[in-house]
Amino acid sequence: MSEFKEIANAVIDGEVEKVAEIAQELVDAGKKPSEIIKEGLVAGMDVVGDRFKNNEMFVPEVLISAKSMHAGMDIVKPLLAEADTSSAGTVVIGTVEGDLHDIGKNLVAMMIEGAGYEVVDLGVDKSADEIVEAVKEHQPDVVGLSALLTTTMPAMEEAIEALEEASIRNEVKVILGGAPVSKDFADEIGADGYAPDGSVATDLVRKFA
Ligand code: B1M
Repeated sequence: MSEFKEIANAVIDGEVEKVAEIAQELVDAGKKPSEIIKEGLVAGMDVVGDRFKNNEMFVPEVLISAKSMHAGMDIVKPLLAEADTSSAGTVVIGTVEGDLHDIGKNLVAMMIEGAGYEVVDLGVDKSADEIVEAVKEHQPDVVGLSALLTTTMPAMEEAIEALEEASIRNEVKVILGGAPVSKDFADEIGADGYAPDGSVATDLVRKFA
């Protein structure tokens, strides 16, 4: 078994304490924090994402896997700053106004964070004005917007328009995601990118940040 396979499997199986224990063992053995995240924690969550997509795992299991990943991140994250990964850029992420779904957004945020970016998570139900304020305050490279309801997709367009009205649209790349969102929709409303999942979102952040 590869040295990171055990922790990845523990994430997939949702073994919160075991993930924390193995993360600590890997840290004590001198493994790089970024490798523990990428090869272990995120690799595990990638499998969870695929299984969820294929109806082989369901929401409660996804949540417990995400909790396990957090338990590992709690051990490893403090070491990131002092180790091999300088923050590669900043990403502001949030679920748009009227929408309370945050499980997918949280997964995406964790994966981007796992790739070494600073993530400012605004939470859910964020208005266009709140998004504009966050961009002014944090000056991110990328803003990630999530929507899970067809009825809240227009709030994504409103956010982009508000960035334009505030004359800061050119200073930031906007990426979109969420089950009802598509690349065509993202193109139509003038976003810079669309990601169906956390790994594509991370690739887009790497491209833009
Ligand atoms: Co709601 N809900 N929900 N819900 N919910 C859906 C989305 C729905 C499809 C269920 C259904 O009817 N089949 C439906 C939407 C229909 C539609 O508009 N097309 C729906 C509805 C109707 C509602 C309510 C209106 C129900 C009601 O009250 N009558 C209500 C709305 C509340 C509100 O938001 N104002 C509601 C409420 C809720 C709960 C609160 C109970 C709960 C949310 C809990 C929470 O998030 N904290 C909930 C849940 C859990 C779901 C389902 C079952 C699961 C969503 C989820 O977490 N998936 C969902 C049905 C389903 O999807 N099977 C449903 C797991 C997650 C890992 O996947 O979020 O798709 P997902 O995220 C993926 C990708 O989409 C992508 O990457 C993630 C990881 O792969 N992604 C991004 C997401 N954001 C991204 C951002 C990016 C990039 C990628 O870049 C920035």
